[in-house]
Amino acid sequence: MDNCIFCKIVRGELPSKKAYEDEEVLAFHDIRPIAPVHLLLIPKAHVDSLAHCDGTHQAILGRMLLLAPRLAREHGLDGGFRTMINTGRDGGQEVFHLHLHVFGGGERIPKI
Ligand code: DGP
Repeated sequence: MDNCIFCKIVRGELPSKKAYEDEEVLAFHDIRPIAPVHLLLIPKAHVDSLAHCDGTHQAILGRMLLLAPRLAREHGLDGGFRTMINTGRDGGQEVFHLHLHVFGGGERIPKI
């Protein structure tokens, strides 16, 4: 996806503060953090959103979810963290490359 900013980050064409990388997943710090720790976990292979996932994405979705507590722990979020996936325009999604927000630290996040 030529114009996708997260694909550009994957390709190294845009800078990011990386937190984790393997052959299929990349994690980096959100440029507009809403908490002291705010990571974005993405599949390297482009998919627009959670609503565009199908059975072929089952493994990558599992990898991303399982990576979340590990990265949270590594970033000192011992008391817990929140995960969030905004999906579609009405779901508040701004960047149309699937991403899992993992954030926390500082004050306890208000309950929703
Ligand atoms: P969402 O609203 O769920 O689509 O979240 C998109 C997030 O991506 C938002 O919190 C800001 C972040 N973001 C947008 N552009 C960049 C960028 O170029 N670099 C980084 N690190 N984060 C970005």
